[in-house]
Amino acid sequence: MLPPSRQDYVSISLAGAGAGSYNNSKQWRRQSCWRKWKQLSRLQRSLILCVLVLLFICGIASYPTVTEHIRGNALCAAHPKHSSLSVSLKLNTTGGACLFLVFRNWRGAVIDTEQATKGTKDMENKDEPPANPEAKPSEESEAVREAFRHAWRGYKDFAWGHDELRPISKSYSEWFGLGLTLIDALDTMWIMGLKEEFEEAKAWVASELSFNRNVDVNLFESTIRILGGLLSTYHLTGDTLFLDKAKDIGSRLMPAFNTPSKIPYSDVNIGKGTAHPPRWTSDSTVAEVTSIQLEFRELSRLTQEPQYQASVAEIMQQVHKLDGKLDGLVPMFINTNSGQFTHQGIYTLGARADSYYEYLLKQWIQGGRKEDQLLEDYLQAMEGVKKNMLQKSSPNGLTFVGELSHGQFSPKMDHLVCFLPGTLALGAHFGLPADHMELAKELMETCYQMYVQMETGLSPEIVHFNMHQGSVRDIEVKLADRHNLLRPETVESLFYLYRFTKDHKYRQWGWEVLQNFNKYTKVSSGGFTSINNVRDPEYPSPRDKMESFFLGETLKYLYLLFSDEPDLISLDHYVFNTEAHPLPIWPASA
Ligand code: DMJ
Repeated sequence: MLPPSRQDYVSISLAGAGAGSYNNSKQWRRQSCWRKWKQLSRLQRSLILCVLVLLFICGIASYPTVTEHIRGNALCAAHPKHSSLSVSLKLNTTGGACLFLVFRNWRGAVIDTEQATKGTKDMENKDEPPANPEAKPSEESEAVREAFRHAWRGYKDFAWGHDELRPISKSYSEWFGLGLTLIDALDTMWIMGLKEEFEEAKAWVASELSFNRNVDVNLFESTIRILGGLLSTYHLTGDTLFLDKAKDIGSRLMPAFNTPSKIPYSDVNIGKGTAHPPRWTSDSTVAEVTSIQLEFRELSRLTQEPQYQASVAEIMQQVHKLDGKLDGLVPMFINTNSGQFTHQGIYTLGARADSYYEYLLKQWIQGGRKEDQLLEDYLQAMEGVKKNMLQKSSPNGLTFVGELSHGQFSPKMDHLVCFLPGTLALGAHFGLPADHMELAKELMETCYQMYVQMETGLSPEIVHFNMHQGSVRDIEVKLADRHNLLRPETVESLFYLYRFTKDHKYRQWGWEVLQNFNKYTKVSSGGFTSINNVRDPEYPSPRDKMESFFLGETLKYLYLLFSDEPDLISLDHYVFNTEAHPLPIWPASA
């Protein structure tokens, strides 16, 4: 069993009542009670005390709102379904006796209810049916767990402690040399209840993972995968090992912000403490510098060290004010010297801009929906999408998000854009305009069609939509775009759409995607592989690489899509970073 964290204790003071002035009758009553009490035998007194303590515990355990009043601001409760409850008596710092109720939660459904705002708690009570403690994992959830185990077996056998599995050659590839897949997968294992796998991964983190390495890492990728993965695992488990590691990598990434403009460089050497842009430019990617905020903000909140949050807030402030946007849409590059957008006039919701939009909304949610500027930028951008980027395909009228280049519309859509239905639905859940949900549903259908219209039932990396009347098919794929990297965006959005609508078709679609991953990308000796050609079911042409996000994101979202546990990572308590690592929504007082 994991050691309880600071937040695992619910302390209820039973002694040490404050001094007060007593009047005579009160004093008399108290003395007579005391005399009666003294007349009881030792056994009688023990029995009465036991019954009182038991009644007290039952009351507390069955009325979580009561515990919240008692515990004030500094404690946590767990979802009863996955929790164990133990009781202990300890002395508090002022010498009074304290009864401690220790909630331990293996699957981490809702460890820290204090992280939720009051408003969202109310919403949750209203919307979500109580968990059914008898519910068995569905066949679909089991199938996802099995897929995860298969992926993990390959990683364990051939790539343990390395960044990515190469399942065909039974070897591995390094990117940063930091066990990327293992770290990305930690919280997925916890959520899926894969104890054994989690424990062996944790042992590796404890004994092998060192960030004191002379290695260049990409700021964005290491933030979303490593820092995000460690922070969320800390929150789910309460184990400070992960927080300590998160602090270590977070502080080692900070040199990236030492630029003339304060817009960070793309790369940092975490051993030497030096940072630099890519060799060929002094630009950074807009999506990269604006999609590290959830993680650094959370790191500041946990450590009470403001520099992390200040550095990423500075970026948002600057981007907010920059010229070169089109109706809230941003270009793809920003210069680290001047702080200005470069390569202006090109707009996409795909690669290099995608998660800018996602993080506007998610920071607003994370911070308790108080940061109006983030919301304004998000709403303006979504209007910009509607005005400039949306079109319908022919012959079937699929709504899609294209790209703009100097006023010229291109009907090109990356699979990456399929994060958008989920993000729009999340915003609508938190009270943003209802037409966001309608658009989310339309785009969800399109992303699904990007799968079903391919011969393998798996989406390519990029599609082009036909817009001229009389087209035979809606979707075209260029030769160079036929690969599938096991990306998560469509199943991510299916998860959100199912959570908010409970429309079973989204599960059905996710089930089909899982079946096709199993059919065309599963490698018998362990692991899954990216493929080169989604249009050739006879020979999809394996690429020999399993991306870390397949375990960190794709399988996690599929599992959550099929899970019948409404509180398993409640969207009223957690916000997912762009690598699917859930971080707590801050309490109202933060
Ligand atoms: C992941 O690393 C993240 O989801 C990122 O935002 C986009 N690219 C991959 C998954 O496709």
